[in-house]
Amino acid sequence: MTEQTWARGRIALVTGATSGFGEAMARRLVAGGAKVIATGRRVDRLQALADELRTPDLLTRELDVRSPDSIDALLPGLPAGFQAIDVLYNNAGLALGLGKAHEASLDDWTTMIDTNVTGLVRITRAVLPGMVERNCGDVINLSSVAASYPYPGGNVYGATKAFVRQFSLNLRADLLGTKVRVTSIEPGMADTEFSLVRFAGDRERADNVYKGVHAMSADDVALVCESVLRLPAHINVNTLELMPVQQAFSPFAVDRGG
Ligand code: NDP
Ligand code: 8X3
Repeated sequence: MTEQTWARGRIALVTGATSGFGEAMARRLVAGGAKVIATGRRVDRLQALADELRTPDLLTRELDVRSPDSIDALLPGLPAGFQAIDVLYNNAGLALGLGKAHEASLDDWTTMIDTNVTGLVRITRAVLPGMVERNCGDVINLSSVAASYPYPGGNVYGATKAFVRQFSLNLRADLLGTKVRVTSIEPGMADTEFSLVRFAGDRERADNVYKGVHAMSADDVALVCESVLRLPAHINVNTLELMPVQQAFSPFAVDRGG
């Protein structure tokens, strides 16, 4: 397979394609020959991507994964050549705040749950029957290292990503006997708009997260996802955790205050 053809014949739905991992993956899929439905709320970003790539293989659609109506309207509104989705890149998501649980905003918590959990589940439920019917497909779910490693202020964000990980594994349990693959991708620190969103647009605070660190880029993560998709059809990567070399684990915190 050449670089231009690895994804030829595939139809991919990418959520959160206006930035970060989703945009990088949409670019890789188009470059690999797939037809791509790039979605997100910021339609100006989607238009900019379409204007830049200028290919009939890229279709853009406004999609808010927190809105059931938005999700319900998506699939029936697709043109014939884009309906048989066989790659679902379930990536739209966010962290909001880094406050302690007893001080955090309940609105932020529900927004994260609505987006990272309920939105992902709704999209999956909409797309999966077609994959099973056609007996082919890849679901790539964006979880996080935060699914497995708790950290202060990670409270609901980490819990949503633990859901994504476990949901992915449970999907595989249900899909045994089909050729539909499911992978939970679990990245650590990657320099995208993630921290800018987490810190409500505070650019300095967001930049400080990545200061002095060779963090992963959005395209690094997309490269790993492309590698998963390119594996022979009989291999399912259940979970895949990745970090920059300059990130690792800490000992347990201990309160020695008596
Ligand atoms: P970005 O903030 O750069 O991108 C997030 C994307 O999600 C945007 O395209 C945004 O689009 C979309 N999105 C957010 N809310 C909604 C919504 N309600 N409906 C539709 N789309 C939405 O962050 P990343 O690329 O870094 O994050 C992508 C995923 O990877 C997230 O799930 C994140 O939790 C996860 N992740 C990120 C890591 C990191 O360090 N960067 C590490 C591990 C996991 P728009 O606003 O236009 O709707
Ligand atoms: C994003 C990575 O460590 O900021 O999921 O939670 S982390």
